[in-house]
Amino acid sequence: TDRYNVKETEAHWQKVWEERDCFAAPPPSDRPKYYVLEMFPYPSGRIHMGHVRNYTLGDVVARVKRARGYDVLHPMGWDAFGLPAENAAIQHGVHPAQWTRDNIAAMRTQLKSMGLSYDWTREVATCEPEYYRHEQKMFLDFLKAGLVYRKESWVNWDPVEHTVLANEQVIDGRGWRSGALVEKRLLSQWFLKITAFAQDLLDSLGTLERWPERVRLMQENWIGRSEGARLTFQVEGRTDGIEIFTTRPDTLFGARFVAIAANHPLAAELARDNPALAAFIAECNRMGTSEAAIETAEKKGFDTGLKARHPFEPGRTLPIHVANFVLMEYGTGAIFGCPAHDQRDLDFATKYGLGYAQVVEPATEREAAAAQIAAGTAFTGDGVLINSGFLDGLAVEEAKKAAIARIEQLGIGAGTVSYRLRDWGVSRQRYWGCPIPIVHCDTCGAVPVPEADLPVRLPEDVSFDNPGNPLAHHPTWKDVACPCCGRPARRETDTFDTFFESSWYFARYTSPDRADIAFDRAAAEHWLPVDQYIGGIEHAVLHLLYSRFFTRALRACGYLDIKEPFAGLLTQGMICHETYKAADGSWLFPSEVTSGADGQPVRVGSGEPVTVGRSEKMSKSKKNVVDPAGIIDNYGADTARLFMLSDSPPDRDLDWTEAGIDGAWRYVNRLWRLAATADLPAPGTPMPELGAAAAKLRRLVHKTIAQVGDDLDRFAFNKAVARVRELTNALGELGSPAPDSDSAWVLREGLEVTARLIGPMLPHLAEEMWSLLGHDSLIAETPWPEADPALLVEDSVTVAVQVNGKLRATITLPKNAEPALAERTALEQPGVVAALAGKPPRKVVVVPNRIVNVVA
Ligand code: ANZ
Ligand code: ZN
Repeated sequence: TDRYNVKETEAHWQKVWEERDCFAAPPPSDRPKYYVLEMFPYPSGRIHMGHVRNYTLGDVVARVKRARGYDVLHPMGWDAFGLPAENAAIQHGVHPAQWTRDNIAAMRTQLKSMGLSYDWTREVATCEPEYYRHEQKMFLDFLKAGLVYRKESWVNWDPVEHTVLANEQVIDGRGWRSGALVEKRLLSQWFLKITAFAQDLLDSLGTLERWPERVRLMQENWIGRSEGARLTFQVEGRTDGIEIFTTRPDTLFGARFVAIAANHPLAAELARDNPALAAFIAECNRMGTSEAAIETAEKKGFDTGLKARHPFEPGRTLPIHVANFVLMEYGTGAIFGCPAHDQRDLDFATKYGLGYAQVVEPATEREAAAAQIAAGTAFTGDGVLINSGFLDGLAVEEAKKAAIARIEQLGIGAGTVSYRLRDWGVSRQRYWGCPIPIVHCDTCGAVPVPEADLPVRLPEDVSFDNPGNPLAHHPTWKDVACPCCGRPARRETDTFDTFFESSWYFARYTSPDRADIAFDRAAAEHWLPVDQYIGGIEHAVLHLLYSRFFTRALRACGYLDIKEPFAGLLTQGMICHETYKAADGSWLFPSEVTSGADGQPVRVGSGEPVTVGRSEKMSKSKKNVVDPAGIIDNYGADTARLFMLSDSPPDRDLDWTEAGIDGAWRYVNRLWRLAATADLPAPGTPMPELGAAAAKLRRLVHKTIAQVGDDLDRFAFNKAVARVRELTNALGELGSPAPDSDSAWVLREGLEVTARLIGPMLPHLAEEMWSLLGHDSLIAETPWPEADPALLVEDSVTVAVQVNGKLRATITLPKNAEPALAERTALEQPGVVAALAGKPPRKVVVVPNRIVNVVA
């Protein structure tokens, strides 16, 4: 046996773990609980390196906590609804359900080959009626609780995919997947009232101490609380006014125009007999609704000819424009424009010759500020009000208060708090999602499906021949009797946004077998919150915010009594790889590149030269991907896991290199060989008298236990790996000591400790080493090793030696050495001998472990 048979060994231990049921979450006990969860994958068909990293990190945490005596819940499942399944149906004629289930089966096998310590009995797939029926019930409960409503709203419409896109899915005005120019459409949609919890979602961020600061900030900005005012401008010649929203009521005297959104009711009214305005509105509606799209688009307006009266300056009027940068969905859909102090307003006013007036002046560099505005850059800094009547001389914050007080006194408006956060539109015109449990009746309106009729199942017999939603095309599925009056009615054919499923799966795992209810309340309250959640930063806003909202909504409906679903969050960095280009400019896979005769990179086969680009996030489009299946096949799961943990802290990007994976592979083999070939005393042999060298090595063994434990608790996995490797080096330097020697005894202890310390990281090798070392038990069931505290104290100290207050030498002494030894050693130092010039010292004072003072 001089080679590690990684394939056989890994398969063997995976089988043993499964047979011994090592990773089942235990029922509640007096031990503390720990719930570790990785974001569940979309079943695309194959795992990628991002999965390998994510699940390795979670597995290390789960295994460490188990060894440390926690009851651990570590589940896995599938976020199984979504568009790719429908695309596969369209392109390859395979049914989305079939495609999804096949992919799940393939990926489950791949995940199992990684040796992940999941409780597979708790696996869930969100596309199964056993799962989604519960969210239909939740939706109906939310509806009863007033947390769901239906509204006509303007949406981003992808004309190629025939579906609504979220703002985040519109990039530069185009659909993120189709690349088609996005249109705006008015659709009747279901909304979840996430804004009902806006303030609470914001306030509670402060309690999430184990979340990255960056993610909390992103959520804070997304919720976007702002204090301001709403006030109504009178419109000349009309009885109704325009209500505007502003966060800068202090700048009211600088107002130069009023602008309303293209979809503002007033705009629609005026457009009825104004074709030019109607055309302008249509043009606005072709533009994306995302903030980014609006930010970058050229500011355009249409003068309605109407005039608004300035609320503080009777007699002054402002032109009313329809403007493409005012959103109907935010505030009141109308603003006053203050060009001097808002860039969009300044761009707009410049374009349409509306002028500006500076009303805020900074304390210093006043001229510079004025010149900056004149040159086209708004001044948004702090300062004191000028040109502003009763506000003159006030600082911005005071002026805001004074302006609001006046607005309230005049009875034209009030101070407000508002949020950028908008309610969550959950309707999607898609087949492969959870049906929305509603029936539309011409008489009764939108009627909830009675609970006894749940689940509303997706029909299997659908066709993807026509564009659009197969549910809407289905010949019979939508025809039902109205649950209210019994007359013929139609099912809702929209399905939920797939973020719906991922907003509560963490709770389902706590009692996945309950058919009657979404989850058992006691089980959910036992396991939740998730102690450690691990996943990609791309979910820092939506998924996490929706889950936090769901937990609150479920609480409001009596499902459970916790507020925050995830107590700890780790966002892992990306896996990067060099990019390669062929001579014709096309991208090449790393597997298509090799070293040529002169060591330069060339294309496999043709030998043509290859241009190497910098390391970037692995992506299919640039082909700089490495398939984990191949790596696991060649080197085994432990090597892949080790590499994922070794080089960078988990939240940083990681460069995938051939050299790195080779290094990990060599280390795995080296450790195995050490355990397989060492000639050691039998397990349990009492410790012999240790010589100095063996005692020193033993201290390193115990120091490593303490440090690796600390590192793992802090998720400093790369440091933990480095320390174990140091210990391996030290053990390796022993060579082959005689089995009855003190060194061999320490070597056994060191190898046993190593097996236990690598248990969470290299679980297969750990079991194999443990067994080679003569143990019948499993590392997976062995508690975390304890360091002997006596061996952790520093054993030597550095002591300064002074003669008449002058430093003459530094000496190394055993800790707490006898003062006599300190004195003797000090007086032997050449620097001290010279300073004394042959005379005996008058006095020697020893401060133990610190200093020796010699008085000449
Ligand atoms: C006048 C003003 C003067 C404004 C000034 C800003 C600076 P945040 O902070 O993002 O909430 N606004 C209000 N509703 C809008 C809408 N529906 N579409 C586009 N813009 C809108 O931004 C609030 C500010 O954005 C508001 O304050 C308003 O412009 C604009 F020196 O009012 B402000
Ligand atoms: Zn009816």
